[in-house]
Amino acid sequence: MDTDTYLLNFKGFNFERTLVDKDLLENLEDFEIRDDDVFIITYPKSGTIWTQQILSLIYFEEHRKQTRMMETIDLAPFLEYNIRNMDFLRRPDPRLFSSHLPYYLVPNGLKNKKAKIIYIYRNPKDVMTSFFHFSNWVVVFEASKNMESFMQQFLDGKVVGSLWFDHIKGWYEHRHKFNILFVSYEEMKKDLRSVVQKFCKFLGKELSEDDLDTVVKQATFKNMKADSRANYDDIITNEIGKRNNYGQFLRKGTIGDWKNNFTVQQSERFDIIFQKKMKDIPLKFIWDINEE
Ligand code: PPS
Repeated sequence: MDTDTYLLNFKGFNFERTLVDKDLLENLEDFEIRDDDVFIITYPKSGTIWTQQILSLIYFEEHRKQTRMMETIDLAPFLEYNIRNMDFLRRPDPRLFSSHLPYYLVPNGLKNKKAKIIYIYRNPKDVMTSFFHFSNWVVVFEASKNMESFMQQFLDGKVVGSLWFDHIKGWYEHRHKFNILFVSYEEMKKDLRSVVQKFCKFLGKELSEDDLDTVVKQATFKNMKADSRANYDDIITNEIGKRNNYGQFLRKGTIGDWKNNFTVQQSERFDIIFQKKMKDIPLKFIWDINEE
């Protein structure tokens, strides 16, 4: 099968073909936004399901106390992907959403600073590593023979989410139109408590110290892996489908796994492209767990 079998290109952006509904995409720009809506926006493999868990824990007491067993995909569903049938209009406020959309395809109502957006970004060598393993695991993504061929695909933007550079640059350069907070996966990894506090401040939510501790505890990699509400095991089995039993949504959850997957030459090639494309973007990137 070729790339087009897996990807649906809509207005220049690649979607996963089987999980998306073209009619819904056609109508996205008119989707009505409410003031209280909160969007988690990411390029794939940058920390989406982690942030779904964190916001679900911040917003829903039943989730924090584990008295309601709703999955995070239902608490912060994807706007553009039909993974679960969500009746968005009937959901009570505040509504949480997740999305991989580029800035130019989001509902018009989000512009002019209506609602809130948390944009999570991750160093793209780790994004690419995570994406490579994920694509080889799930049936709805195109598998690659090796890292070299995946790297070519990734750098050509022939993947779900299109070109990583376009996604982050588009969002960053148009940030003034949106009420948006940029946070990196690596900041979350290094100091989750501070990031949860930063989220709460941005969202206007107040948590007690005990609740803050609970959020941080339940959002660790180890605890999320064991939490059926947050580990996506059910979604893989019932909605997405896997090729083998070797993968996991929560695969490694580290900073710097690219070093185990890139050759020196691939890394240097990537660095040259990164420096050229990102020279005007002052966002901080962390490539190594020991970096300050
Ligand atoms: S997706 O498919 O786009 O929704 O994937 P996404 O959730 O954006 O990214 C998956 C990667 O996030 C890691 N992850 C975590 N890392 C650290 N701590 C926690 N709690 C956590 N939850 C998810 C997950 O392991 C994937 O990264 P890799 O490098 O593949 O392990």
